[in-house]
Amino acid sequence: MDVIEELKRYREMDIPYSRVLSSMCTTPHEIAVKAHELFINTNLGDPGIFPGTVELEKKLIEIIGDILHCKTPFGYICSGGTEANIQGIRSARNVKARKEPNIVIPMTAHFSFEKICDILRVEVRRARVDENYKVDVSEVEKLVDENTVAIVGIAGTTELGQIDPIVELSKLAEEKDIPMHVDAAFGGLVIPFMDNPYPFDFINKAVTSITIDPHKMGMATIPAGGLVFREERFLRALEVETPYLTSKMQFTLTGTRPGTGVASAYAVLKSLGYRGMKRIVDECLRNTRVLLEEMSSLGFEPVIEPVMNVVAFKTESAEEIKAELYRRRWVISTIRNPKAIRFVVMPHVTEEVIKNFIAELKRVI
Ligand code: 0PR
Repeated sequence: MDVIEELKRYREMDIPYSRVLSSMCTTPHEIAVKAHELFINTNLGDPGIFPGTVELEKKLIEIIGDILHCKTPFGYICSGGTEANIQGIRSARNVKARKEPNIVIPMTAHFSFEKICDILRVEVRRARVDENYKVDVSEVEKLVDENTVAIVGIAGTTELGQIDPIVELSKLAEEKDIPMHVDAAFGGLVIPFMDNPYPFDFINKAVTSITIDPHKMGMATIPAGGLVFREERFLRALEVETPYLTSKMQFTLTGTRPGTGVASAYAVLKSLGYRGMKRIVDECLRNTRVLLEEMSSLGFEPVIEPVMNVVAFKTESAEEIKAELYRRRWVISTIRNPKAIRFVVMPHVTEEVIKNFIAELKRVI
């Protein structure tokens, strides 16, 4: 058999996005696919060979900096939110230089922080959240001490899409002179395009770094994560020497890294602009309301009023519902506390997808 035919057979085993209501990724925008193809053999790990791609990455970081209220951003496009979080914390740890470093994160933080604590050997202190699943700032204050190298806030939590009180966290971080990292892997390309956006970004004085992923709501091709620093010294704190490359120093975690994420993210943001992005975000938020109404009419109650295009509904049978739907080739996810079924209303989750899904759900429950 032709190898391409063989590959197609494997691809057919995958579940199409039109049946996936759990993912933070989506079908890339068509302009992203074109850009990706154009940059297919680029490697930012050896920048001297790809000066054009390097320049494009700088431009993209400027665009992202602009979205995040930072005039002189320093950063790079990486493999995803996990790498951006690792590098954000690694930088803060190196800048603060404490013998026994700790970081304070919300209990709702993404599991990438488990990896961080293992890899970076920093103690991770988890602060409780309030009844709305926002971190309790007084809890954070209690956990902070002279060895705290970073306070973390989340703008768009993985499970509920909630936004921590970044404004208050930043005030605390400023008062205590502690770097602050905002994990906006998901929300970073949602919140800026909402009506009355919550000020989650560099507008807050103490925020030193932000994770913001084009391969989530940025509709770029995978992999495309983003890490942005306010100050150059935080990026410099990650540098190692690269003796035999076309560059002398490297601040990235991976060596070889694709320029495809840079090109595809740039293509989307540049061609859609603020208005185009807003249109897509508005549509996702509108479809979240559609899902909310459909679910309410089936008797489901949301864990919190959705803040963005992530929503979870309380049910003791969450695991059973998820498993039965999966048997029918529909993918949703669950959260454990409280027991709930969870949805991410990405651009591919159209009103039609929701209608089809609700019809299937009715058969399941
Ligand atoms: N920070 C937050 C707030 C996240 O939600 C995620 C991923 C990360 C960091 C890590 O990002 P990377 O996965 O890019 O390293 N959140 C989703 C999750 O783990 C990612 C995801 C994507 C899940 C696609 C499922 C899926 O089909 O749940």
